[in-house]
Amino acid sequence: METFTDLCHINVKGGDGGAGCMSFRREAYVPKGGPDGGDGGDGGDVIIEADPQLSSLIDFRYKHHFRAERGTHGEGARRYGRDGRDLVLRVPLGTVVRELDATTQTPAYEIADLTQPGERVVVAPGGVGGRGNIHFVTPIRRAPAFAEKGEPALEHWIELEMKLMADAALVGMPSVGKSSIIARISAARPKIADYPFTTLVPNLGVARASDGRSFVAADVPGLIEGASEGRGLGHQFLRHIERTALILHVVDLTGGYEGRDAVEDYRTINAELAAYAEDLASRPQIVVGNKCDMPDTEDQARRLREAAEADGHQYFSVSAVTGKGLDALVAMTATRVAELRSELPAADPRQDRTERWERDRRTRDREITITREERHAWRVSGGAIERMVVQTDWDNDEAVAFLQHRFERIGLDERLEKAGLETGDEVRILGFAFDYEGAPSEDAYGADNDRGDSVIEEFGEDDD
Ligand SMILES: Nc1nc2c(ncn2[C@@H]2O[C@H](COP(=O)(O)OP(=O)(O)OP(=O)(O)O)[C@@H](O)[C@H]2O)c(=O)[nH]1
Ligand SMILES: [Mg+2]
Repeated sequence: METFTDLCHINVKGGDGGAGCMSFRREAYVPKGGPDGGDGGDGGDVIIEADPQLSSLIDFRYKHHFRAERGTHGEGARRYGRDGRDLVLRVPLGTVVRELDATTQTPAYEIADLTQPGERVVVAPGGVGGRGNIHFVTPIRRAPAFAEKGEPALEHWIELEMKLMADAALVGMPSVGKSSIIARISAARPKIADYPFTTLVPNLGVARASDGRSFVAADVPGLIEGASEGRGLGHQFLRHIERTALILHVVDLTGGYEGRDAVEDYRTINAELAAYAEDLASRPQIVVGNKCDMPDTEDQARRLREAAEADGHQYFSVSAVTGKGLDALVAMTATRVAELRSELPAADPRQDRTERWERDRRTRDREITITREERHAWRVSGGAIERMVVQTDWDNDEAVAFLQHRFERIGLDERLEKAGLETGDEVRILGFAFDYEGAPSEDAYGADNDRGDSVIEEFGEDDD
């Protein structure tokens, strides 16, 4: 039997960017031609996509690490590296994606709630390829002897939670037998008892018809009159029913201890659904008269069938105790679910949730935090600035001087001065340390080529 997995934690990492190339043209009789090192390719992204064909997160149960392909390195003769391929992970509709806090492994914030077929979000962008030395040519620096390294992609943990997105929801008054039915038609083992509100949270189960077609059913805590205004426990679950295409409306044919009337119960629940949301009342429904094993229920069953059919709904008499009528109910539900699924809009990969999240991420990325770690040692952190550092080839003086120049362009020195650094203090970025050389002075690197380096894309200036 199929188990139901609805929450998992996975580790995702985009592909690293390929390194830019440092190379010079070679031609006969030319001792040293111009620079011709191409850029590294960008790493692939890890993307999460909502797929209406899936009904569980079972694919993520045993495999937890997902990596996109890296970009290849740039080469001489202006050859660019190839971009890495994206890795697309498919999840069921109704999956919420959250960032997990790196230390506590608890949800930090929501990245996306994927409810539309084909909706997607990039959860781990690939690293950008490093630029080749052709980009660092300026009128005064004709032969830049350095290139950028590729950007390492970040790795992080995310949570995937499949919210109740059952194909069919079992709805009805307390104790009518909703949990008993789900237990009988699936592997779910909910608590069953003869007092109202036994079910406190929805139970999900995968039901399978004899021909193999399956659907996800959920039983929802019992609804009572006034539920739409918050009475009973069912109110908060009406929200979940809203996400469900088909309602299996369960009615107790015995009328319970109070000797209620089946048709009245049926109307009460429909009124509550309508009061909660207009649209819920017109949602496709199959009406289920349960406990037909009990004596003297035929009359109630006949009246309920008439009421249901008058409303345009199909009707089934069943017994969760003997199993009578359940095969027919499951087969019809599978058919209706398949019809409703096929009416869903086709997957549209343009439904992209990445933009908003990506914008937020970039804003965070550009923030620079300066904290004092010791009396004369300070840490500078921030996504973008840390990347500048790791993309630098530290064995190459020219590359290091270029980094210095970039720091000045983003106003790091002013920031450090404001934070209270004194000349000679240590500045730490990731595993690297520099000496703070005091208040901003002449631009040691860029002073003589101020406007010449327009090919250099600057931090904070590349509008997006
Ligand atoms: N005779 C008979 N009793 C049933 C049948 N289905 C359920 N019951 C009994 O009805 C009582 C309530 O069943 P549940 O399945 O817990 O009902 P529920 O609708 O999930 O109730 P809540 O979770 O409280 O809303 C239990 O005592 C069941 O044994 C049936 O088909 N025939
Ligand atoms: Mg129940």
